[in-house]
Amino acid sequence: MGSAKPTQLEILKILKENEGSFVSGVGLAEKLGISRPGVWKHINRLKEMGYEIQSQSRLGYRLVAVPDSLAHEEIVPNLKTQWLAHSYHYLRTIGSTNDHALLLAVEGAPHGTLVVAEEQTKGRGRLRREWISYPNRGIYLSILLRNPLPVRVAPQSAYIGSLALVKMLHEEFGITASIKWPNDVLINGRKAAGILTETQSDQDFSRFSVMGIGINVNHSREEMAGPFRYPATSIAIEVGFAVKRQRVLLQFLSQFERDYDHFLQKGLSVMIPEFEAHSEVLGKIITVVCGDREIMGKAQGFTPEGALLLLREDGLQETVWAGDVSHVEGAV
Ligand code: BT5
Repeated sequence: MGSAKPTQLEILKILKENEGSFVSGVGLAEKLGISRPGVWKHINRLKEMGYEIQSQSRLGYRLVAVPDSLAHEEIVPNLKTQWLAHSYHYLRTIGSTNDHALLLAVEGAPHGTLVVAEEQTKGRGRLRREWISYPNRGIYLSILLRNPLPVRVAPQSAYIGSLALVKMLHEEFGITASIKWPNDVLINGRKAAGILTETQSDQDFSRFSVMGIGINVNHSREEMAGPFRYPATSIAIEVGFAVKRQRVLLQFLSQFERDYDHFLQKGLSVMIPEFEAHSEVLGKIITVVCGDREIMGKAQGFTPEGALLLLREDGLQETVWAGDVSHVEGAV
């Protein structure tokens, strides 16, 4: 795959405008000021990129199907966002989209810059754990957020990422997903997405944050068999058919923008009831690993900042700011 060149984009635009009908090679050549063999060459390149184009002598070319690519030309013209992803960086393969976004941030990329890749070779989870990123199956993206926020508040964008994904999955696909604190997204008790937020700060305020999310979209059961710390799944496994990643990406971006704007205006505290409504752990007995400590208790709720309130076995309540939930009562 890869991104199309300007003439190829122009041809694509014309074919899309005439969806379902043939466009003559001569017409295309005239419009673009190139030769007919030139048109043919560009059409072939588009076919190599996964566009299904029917060629018929005398009739010309007809677009039959577009690939499920996340390339600029398939996403940016369809964005419904105000500020998010208009600066769009698409990569066929990259070490980590978070690393790339952090570099762009240092170089002065604007708020809302999006980095998305078809494949990551060094995808990262929290604590430098690995994020398995099979090519063309999942969505691996990072969003650059430039609002100066108090250092404690900036990482809360991770909560917004998981909440936005859960809401979008329900609205678009009728999937009931949940959030395993702090920000894994589960479907039927299995992990379908993970979030890694990284923030650079000047003393009290953030300079920028990068919110990275990996979503398992069209992975097979075999690919999701592990070995993972927690059982894993994909959207396709749960709904029983492959879904368009383009739709997942576009809808997620719209939802994230709405929720992030709301968070900026009102703060996380007003979103906690929503977060609780979608929580996998609330009211359940769970085990949380914090560094070398393991705490067992009942998840009672969340503080306005998103920390977990745990009622321990000894009857004391503990506020847990960061950790991994390693076991949930009644889990798969
Ligand atoms: C996370 O970490 O869940 C955060 C993952 C963030 C990945 C995105 S992709 C785009 C951006 N660029 C990056 O480099 N990263 C972000 P954590 O909670 O630490 O979970 C990591 C653990 O999840 C691993 O140790 C595995 O056990 C498991 N795991 C790895 N790949 C997985 C996958 N595809 N699906 C489900 N579980 C996975």
